[in-house]
This record gives sequence, structure tokens and C-alpha cells, in this order.
Amino acid sequence: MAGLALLAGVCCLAEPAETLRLARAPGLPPPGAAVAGALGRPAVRLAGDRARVWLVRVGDTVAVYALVRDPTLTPSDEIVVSVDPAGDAGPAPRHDDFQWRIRRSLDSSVVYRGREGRWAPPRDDPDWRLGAERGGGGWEVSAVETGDGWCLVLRLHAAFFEGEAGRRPRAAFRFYTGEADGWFAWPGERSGAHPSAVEDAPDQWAVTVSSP
Ligand SMILES: [Ca+2]
Repeated sequence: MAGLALLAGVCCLAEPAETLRLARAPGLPPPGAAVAGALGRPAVRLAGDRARVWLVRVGDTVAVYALVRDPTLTPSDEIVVSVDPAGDAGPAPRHDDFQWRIRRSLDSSVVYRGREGRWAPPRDDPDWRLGAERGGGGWEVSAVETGDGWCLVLRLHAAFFEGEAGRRPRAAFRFYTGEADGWFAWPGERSGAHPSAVEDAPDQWAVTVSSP
């Protein structure tokens, strides 16, 4: 029986990760509703296209585009982009892991780094907010209203997506529209857990694959 239980455990651990397509593009369009036409097929689409994500590389930049249909602006509207640059897929955030918790009101956004299994804000200051800044070390954020929602572009230096020791980097996304049914996470949340649980578990994130 112990052998069977062990086998079942191995079976679940071996479940393949989702893949996230990193596309090449001739240029980076400005944020707005038009990105859907400019960038073609999204890498991620959620809840009947209520939320879409594209991951695009141009030169030394990898840009995350997210387009959300959310007509009602609330202070808690947010898009969370989590990246595991080394692709070591820890069960909890590690030192190489980054998380951008971007609010629709950009000033309220927070950038976290993994530290000893948790997400730590800059200088470990729980009151840290982006304020008037729009970037930091190797990243830059912009967002616009689209009429029926908003569009985010997070430009990252390609070093965030180089991987390490043959491992591909991983990433995950989570959206919140301020409504009770407005939580969307990708990859899928752990069964029975809140959609936000996946952003604390790099081993649940999608493996990036570059398309030619
Ligand atoms: Ca909203």
C-alpha cells in the first residue's frame, strides 16, 4: 500500500506544467485596446476573453501585455505578474522570484521579491507603494483605460527570461476586477484553493517557451 501511495505521489508531481508562449514581434505597440489586433493570438485567455495576456520579445525587452474587460474602476482592480527567472520552481517564493502587483491606479502598485518562502516588498516596508515612479531595476510599467476596461504593459529586461542551468523561466498571472466573481488566475489554481494561491507557488507556474 505504501508503494501505491508513493506511486500516486510521483504521478501527481510528474504532471506537466502549462506552457506560456513567448512570441517575437517587430515592435511593441503602445498599451490600448488595439494591442489585441496588433499582437494576434494571446498566449493566455481567461473567462471568455475577459482577460488576455501576450508575452512578446523585441530586442532586449520582453513585454507582458494584459488586456482586461472591467468597466467598473475600483481601487482594488489589479493585475499580478509573477516571474521565476531561474525556473527553479520552488514550492514558495525564492530569492530570484519577482512579483509585480500592478493596480489600475498605478501609484498603488507594489513590487515584491521572494525571500525565504514569502513575498517581501522593497526594504521590507509594508507601506511601500510605487507612487509616481513607473519603473525600477530592469522593468517599466504603463497602463491606459480602454473604455470597457484597462490595458497594462510591463516591459522587462530580457534577462528576466533567460532561465538558468538549462531550465526555462516560469510565470503566472492573476486578475482581480473588484467584483466577487472577478478573480482569474493562470495557470489554474490549486483545487479548492483561492485563485490567488497560485501566485505564492512558483512550482505551479507555466514554463515559458519561445516561438520561432
Ligand atoms: Ca473593476
